[in-house]
Amino acid sequence: MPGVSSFRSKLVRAALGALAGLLAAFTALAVAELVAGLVRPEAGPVTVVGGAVIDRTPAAVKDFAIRTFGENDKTVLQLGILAMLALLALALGVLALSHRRAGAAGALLFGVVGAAAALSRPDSTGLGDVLPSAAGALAGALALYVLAAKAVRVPDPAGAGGEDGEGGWSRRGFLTAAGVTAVAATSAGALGRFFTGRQGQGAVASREGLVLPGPASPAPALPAGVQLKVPGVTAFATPNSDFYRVDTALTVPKVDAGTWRLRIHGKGVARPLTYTLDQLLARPLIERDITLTCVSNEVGGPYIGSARWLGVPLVGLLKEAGVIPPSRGGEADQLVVRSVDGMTLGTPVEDVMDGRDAMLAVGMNGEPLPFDHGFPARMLVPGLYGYVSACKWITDIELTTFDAYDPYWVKRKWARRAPIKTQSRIDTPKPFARPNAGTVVVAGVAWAQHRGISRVEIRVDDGPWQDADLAAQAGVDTWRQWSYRWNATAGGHNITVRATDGTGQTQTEQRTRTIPDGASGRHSVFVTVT
Ligand SMILES: Nc1nc2c(c(=O)[nH]1)N[C@H]1C(S)=C(S)[C@@H](COP(=O)(O)O)O[C@H]1N2
Ligand SMILES: [Mo]
Repeated sequence: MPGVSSFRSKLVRAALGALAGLLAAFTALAVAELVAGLVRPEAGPVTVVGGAVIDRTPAAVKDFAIRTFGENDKTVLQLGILAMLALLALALGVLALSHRRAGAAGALLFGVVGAAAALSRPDSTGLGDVLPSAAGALAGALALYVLAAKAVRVPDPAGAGGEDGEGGWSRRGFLTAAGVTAVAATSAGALGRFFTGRQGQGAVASREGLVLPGPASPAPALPAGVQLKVPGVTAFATPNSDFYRVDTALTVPKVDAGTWRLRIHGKGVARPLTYTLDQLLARPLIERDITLTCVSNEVGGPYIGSARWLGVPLVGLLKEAGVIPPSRGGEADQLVVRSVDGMTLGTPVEDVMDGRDAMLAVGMNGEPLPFDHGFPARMLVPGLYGYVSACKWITDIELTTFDAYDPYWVKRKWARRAPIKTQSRIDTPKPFARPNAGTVVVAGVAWAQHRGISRVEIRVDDGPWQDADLAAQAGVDTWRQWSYRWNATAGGHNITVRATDGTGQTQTEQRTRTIPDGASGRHSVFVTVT
């Protein structure tokens, strides 16, 4: 049955082509990983392409990704890129069977994409960043060219064809070449991982060796009762391991504290200054409980956490540089801060100098900042969403104006100024819980950083608003717990919460999306009382 046999032989050929394509892509990534490990891990092709995708993702999609995949959003993105690459590699492999040169050229094209992505990243350090993608693409193109050549010489299983007819030898030829490629690529990749790991070791050692001085101004003692004894309510103090993480970094920057510098310069800066970490640590430090919130937090969402931060007051540093706040005639109204990975955030100079505890934090809950949260230093300004204040891995502070410069998120349609909106969240009961009739303790948190929380009310269905019991308030810059003893009757009920801040303003019921300046509206939970 020649028809069947030729169909089968075509299938085998295509499979070999696909395999050649996949192996070539794997080789390209592994060689790129090796070169990135030697040059700069942040310039690896998956990292730069992923970063470029993040930079170009519309805010709404980014918000969707955060909402849907949570803190796995970056893993999902990387897997997506790899899956896409695998599909294209399969196709390129099959194409290379008949058009070997075109296949190899296609592989080189991926290198161009990777190189362009590397150069487009804000933290690009120059032409060296194209090396991983270029080397990977060359290796991938070569692998594809050789493997495709071997693959077309494999005769069909029925022994009816093949270019040279030397069936057994040729098949072994392809398999040998494929095996050698796989082993070589795996070794290159492993070596790359090893070098990458070694690059981070200096940073890890500098963090482990860092002994933070005590605060000159310790955190005020927490009043008894800031933490309710209600099961299910969020802990008042968020452990570092549970603290939410939101940033654009596909590889977490590992900064060596020994070589790290912070520069302060720009408009109205009489004395531009550069500090080492030791110089900052030699200054009087403050320690404060501050609750940080992400503008991408949906009503009822999890992107909020509270920690005890240790840091250098920013106002002192700015005054030392000769900065005058705009309200007293200073020329600069925006502080543009840059991180080592090229992120830019913009903060009102006025807010930083108005007496609140704006700081360059170096410690979080009694230890140096974790790498995920900005080691060796990050900014924190109580009362402002993270994207306009909380720059992690900070390295540069530039005084400028809102008119002169739009930082990263503002370029992507988020608001220039974004004080945290008054919000409240029901932590217990959980949505769709089935509590027993009788007393049900409803409890949660409310926050309006730098204004404080003065009142929290609960409404069941369309009933009247009832005052909840407020837990003790640690300060205006932290969230506040609340609880309400509800006499629950059988049936389905909707419980809604609203908070009033320290200025007397009650949280609006107007529902808005997170973009451009934070979600508003009230959190409700539906439960069925049995
Ligand atoms: N360098 C850098 N700093 C950053 C960001 C970022 O993407 N890069 N994201 C900001 C945002 S949007 C928030 S909400 C906070 C989150 O801080 P956390 O990850 O420590 O919770 O960091 C801010 N600082
Ligand atoms: Mo954020």
